[in-house]
Amino acid sequence: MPQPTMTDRYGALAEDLTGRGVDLAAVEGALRTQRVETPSWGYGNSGTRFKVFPQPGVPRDPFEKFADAAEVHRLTGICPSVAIHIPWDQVDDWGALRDHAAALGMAIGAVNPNLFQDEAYKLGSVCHPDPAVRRRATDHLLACGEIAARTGSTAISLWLADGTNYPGQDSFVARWRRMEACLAETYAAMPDGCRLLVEYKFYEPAFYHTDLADWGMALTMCQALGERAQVLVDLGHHAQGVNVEQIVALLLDAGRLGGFHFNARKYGDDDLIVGSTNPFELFLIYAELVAAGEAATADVAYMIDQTHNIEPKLEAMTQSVVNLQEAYARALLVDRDALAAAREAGDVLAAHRVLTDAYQTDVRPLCAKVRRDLGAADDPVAALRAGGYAERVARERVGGTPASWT
Ligand code: PSV
Ligand code: MN
Repeated sequence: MPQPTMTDRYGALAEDLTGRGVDLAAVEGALRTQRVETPSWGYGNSGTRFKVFPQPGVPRDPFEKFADAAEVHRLTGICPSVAIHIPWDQVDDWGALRDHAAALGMAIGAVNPNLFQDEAYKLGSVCHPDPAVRRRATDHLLACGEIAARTGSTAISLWLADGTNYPGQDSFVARWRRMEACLAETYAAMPDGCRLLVEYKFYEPAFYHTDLADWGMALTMCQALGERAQVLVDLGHHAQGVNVEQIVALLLDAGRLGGFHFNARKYGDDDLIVGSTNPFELFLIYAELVAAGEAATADVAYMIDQTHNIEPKLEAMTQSVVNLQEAYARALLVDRDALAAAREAGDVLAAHRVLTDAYQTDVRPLCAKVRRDLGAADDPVAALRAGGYAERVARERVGGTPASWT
């Protein structure tokens, strides 16, 4: 028996969804406007603190990273921007990088300062007890604001490695006030239209306390800074069992959800492919985004923060984007009227089943159709493999130093 094609499967799904009262045109329209930003550092070599396994064809500079990101965008249709990390992506001529990106149909996304790889930062950066170190850290943040202005970026995406390793090492409150002063200076100097995205993480590299350990601390800091400071939720930065979708819902309600760093977390901040270990959680996060509505989510930055250590990098990035497309598609299928009615009636399991009905829908033919409409690939990972891009760049990128976070 011949297998049904993806187009046949789309036809059957479209009929089923329309029968269930789904406005298919609206769902497809929303999926076409979905955006995901990929990280420049996800294209370079990476590893654990034990070993970096280099891969062939890895970009040697930010220009080649943008070329790889453009391939992911070509295949998926929804990734036209790349987050940069400074100084990893420092270039002499920002105009040249901006033009190169534009020629590829791409743009420069969030500017990520690096306040964790300098000898001076052993005791912290903006929380450091020495004012000279805080000055150095703040100057770097100000320089990142200038890069944002020159590249047309609209976000500075800040993560701090600041914390202490031993009780008594420093004062929580003194460190907090130092951070607030440095970030207030950064905030005041941000270019017009730029936002400060404040990322939290509950541990690592410090292990006794972390200065921005959770969403409550990040939100408190953002409220002290001003409206253009918003919280960034990295899915990997929570303890086991934390209800991330609840955090997302409450930050949206407070008007302070700045963006995401998508990845999956099984143990530490491990940067697994988003949706690979807990696709249901990813769906629930998107369900909260859909529930909050377009106005509440208009400025949310959807960014991947992953570095793939043992799997082929471009395939992993492409698969991640596909997982995000499928999570969003399922969330768009939640029957919101039925959910409201079940909640109103106090029908616990009926409400739950509204979610699981949407989650269990096989949305792959729908996403394939939307990608076709966007001029992208039906099956992006298969198309990447068939197209030979990875083999070509492996042949071409000979000599030079492959990008690496070490
Ligand atoms: C820290 O673990 C983090 O999530 C921050 O976003 C960094 O900028 C990024 O990873 C890359 O190391
Ligand atoms: Mn992150």
